[in-house]
Amino acid sequence: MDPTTTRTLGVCNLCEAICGLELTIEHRAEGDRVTGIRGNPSDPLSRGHICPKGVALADIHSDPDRLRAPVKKVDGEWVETTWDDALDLVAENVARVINTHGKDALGIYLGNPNAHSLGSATHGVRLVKAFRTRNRFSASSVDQIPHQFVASLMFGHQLMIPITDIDRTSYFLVFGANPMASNGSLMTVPDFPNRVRELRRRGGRMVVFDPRRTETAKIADEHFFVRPGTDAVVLLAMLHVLFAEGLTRPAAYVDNVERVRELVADFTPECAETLSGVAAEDIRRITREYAAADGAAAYGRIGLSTQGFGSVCQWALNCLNILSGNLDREGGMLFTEPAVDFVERGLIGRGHFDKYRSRVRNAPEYGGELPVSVFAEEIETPGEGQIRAVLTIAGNPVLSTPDGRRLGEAFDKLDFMAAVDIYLNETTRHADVILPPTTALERDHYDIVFHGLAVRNTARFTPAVLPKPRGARHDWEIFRDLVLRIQARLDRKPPLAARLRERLTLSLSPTFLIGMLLRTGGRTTISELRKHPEGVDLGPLRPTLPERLMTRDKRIDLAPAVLTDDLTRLRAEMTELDGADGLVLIGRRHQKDCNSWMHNTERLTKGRARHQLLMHPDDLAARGLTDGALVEVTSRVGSVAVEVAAADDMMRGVVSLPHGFGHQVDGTRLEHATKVTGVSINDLTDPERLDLSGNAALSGVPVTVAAL
Ligand SMILES: Nc1nc2c(c(=O)[nH]1)N[C@H]1C(S)=C(S)[C@@H](COP(=O)(O)OP(=O)(O)OC[C@H]3O[C@@H](n4cnc5c(=O)[nH]c(N)nc54)[C@H](O)[C@@H]3O)O[C@H]1N2
Ligand SMILES: Nc1nc2c(c(=O)[nH]1)N[C@H]1C(S)=C(S)[C@@H](COP(=O)(O)OP(=O)(O)OC[C@H]3O[C@@H](n4cnc5c(=O)[nH]c(N)nc54)[C@H](O)[C@@H]3O)O[C@H]1N2
Ligand code: SF4
Ligand SMILES: [Mo]
Repeated sequence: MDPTTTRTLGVCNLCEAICGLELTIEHRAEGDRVTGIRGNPSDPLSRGHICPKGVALADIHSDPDRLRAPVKKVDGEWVETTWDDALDLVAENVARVINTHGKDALGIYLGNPNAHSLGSATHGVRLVKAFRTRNRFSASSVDQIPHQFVASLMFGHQLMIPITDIDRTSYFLVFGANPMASNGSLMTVPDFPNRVRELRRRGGRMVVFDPRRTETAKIADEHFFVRPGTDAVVLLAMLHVLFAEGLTRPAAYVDNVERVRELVADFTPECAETLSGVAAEDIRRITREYAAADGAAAYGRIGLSTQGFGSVCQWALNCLNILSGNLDREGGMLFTEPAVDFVERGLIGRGHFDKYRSRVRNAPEYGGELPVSVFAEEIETPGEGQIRAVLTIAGNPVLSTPDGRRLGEAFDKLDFMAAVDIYLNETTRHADVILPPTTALERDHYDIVFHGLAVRNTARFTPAVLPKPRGARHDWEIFRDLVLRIQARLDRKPPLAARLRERLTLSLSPTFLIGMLLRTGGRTTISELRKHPEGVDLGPLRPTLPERLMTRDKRIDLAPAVLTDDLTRLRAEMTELDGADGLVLIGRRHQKDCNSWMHNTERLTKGRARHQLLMHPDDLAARGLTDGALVEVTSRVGSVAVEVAAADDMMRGVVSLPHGFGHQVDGTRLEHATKVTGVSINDLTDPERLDLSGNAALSGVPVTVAAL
């Protein structure tokens, strides 16, 4: 190896698979450059896995379009400025808005990459808490709130989410997830393709329910098309079959089993067939096979949680695992025991629902957050509590939340907006100031969140791979400075003692804090992890119940009334749906996409276009359309013009657009991204469509498609 080249271990933080990496770094006078990235075979969790995005991590670091210094808008033009100036500008304006209009006048939105940054976990959370605004939003309410809501009601903590024991299961039932593209979610499962191969080699089966024959469906033993938004009736029918055929064997710590039997009595497989398109006989057979398997896991993700009955679906899925005896069983669904146990240690609250409601629409909060679907109306509607200033942190809600176009327009009506982000994009272009932190390769990392959701207990600490450039700031330093500078300018400051305490805690680095958490956790230490940068193995998942339950009585209530009451709404809506024949829209992910933000790397965007509306050939023919035609897709909320592609992988009556497309930044920045064609699916999704939990129902949006 060239003496100016070194090898070092790193980590990918682009998705929940948290793959370990091996990087080749060239040291040159003008700075270090990553010249190669491979999977790290000695990582006990990811075992050498890497996907195309992992390789593209290097492109984020070298991207000339990425922001490296703060910028502010002066007379409509972006100009670079100093950190002191930018931070003061944000502090003055945010403090002014709070002083004049009250704490709720500040709206905060946290995007997905926060979950992938140690500094956000340790310091971002404190920033959000410091301002006590009720107008807190995040990507969670276009994603996994139903999982959290149901977990808090059944297991006593919002992050007690059962994880598939994929390495030992013999029956893997998948609803509304495509881990072959997404690499898994609320299930950290790097190397999914090989784990499925192993599952099938030991005689296990994978069965997928999805309105599209996805990459995952294609490698499954069986795939069933299910009409979007109707999974709840399929799952309730499966529960019906478990009871009807005497297949239930709940643990002794489960209450209200009989109540569930009564509730599902009229959800027969025949009724589910009419609504969902899945044959009654298939529902019966799959339920029997699942119940008979020696360790089975029923798992459902985004396609299941982002629909009108997302919470009912997640509840029914838990009931299925519990009643069949597969919760807390090897090869079934298990709870993790991470080295930093955020559940047991109370680092994150248990979760609460409907403690207060949004001002305009009266929508309930979950866990201290309002549904992001109410964000725009809270900015647009005058009155006490109106949002006047917004801070977005690592998020692009203009592309990622329902009716994003309207949200972008609302941002322009604000008194002030700031963004902590590394790019000028569809959201941050509405800001007055953008504060860009260092990127993943430049900061120390420990996956507090994802070790706790992983299919195996492991721990890994990764020191920064590249030096912090001179003058750059880590995200946690930005959060620290914002809290201190804003608080100093508030009319109603917290008491001096509290502020001093805050200053002290905020000055401790994330690495120091993680070291303390590891030490008090007792399973490993940071010095052990520094000696083993590939990660340490803490063993497979194990049965832990009922001790690990966070419910006060260490029992599981199988029928929490808040959830079961929603069956009334389900019955009413399903009656309406009966016989409906219009088109409905769903989303999709591609292996080379990363929500809305990795489109500025050529490596991930060259090759075949993947922005098209996918539609079954019969549906095309019925409208006199041909493959490749330009069509207008219209929903209640708006219209977009996009090319259509014939795809017999689609269920009839269902069309699909990828999410995270529709880039619209002009000017010199984001050169590549603006060349990526396509439209934003969220210019069609509807903020009025919500699950009980407040989560957006992004899936199954009624649309029409016509030639343009
Ligand atoms: N219709 C539809 N909509 C969806 C979905 C869907 O399936 N269908 N999926 C939903 C889901 S699951 C999610 S998680 C959301 C995602 O929604 P968001 O989190 O709002 O969007 P992202 O595209 O992840 O945007 C990430 C932002 O963070 C910035 N960024 C990247 N790295 C860093 C960093 O290290 N620090 C900082 N400060 N910024 C950084 C990027 O430039 C970008 O602006 O979208 C949701 N929206
Ligand atoms: N390559 C890539 N990987 C990613 C991301 C990315 O953008 N790109 N994003 C990351 C994020 S933030 C998340 S949250 C995860 C999400 O991880 P997954 O949940 O695996 O994400 P998707 O690939 O969107 O899979 C959702 C599936 O649900 C199906 N579906 C839609 N509506 C319904 C329905 O009503 N019923 C049923 N049964 N199925 C339905 C869709 O066809 C799709 O196949 O992925 C993560 N990983
Ligand atoms: S699967 Fe790909 S994007 Fe996800 S962590 Fe691994 S390398 Fe990164
Ligand atoms: Mo997500």
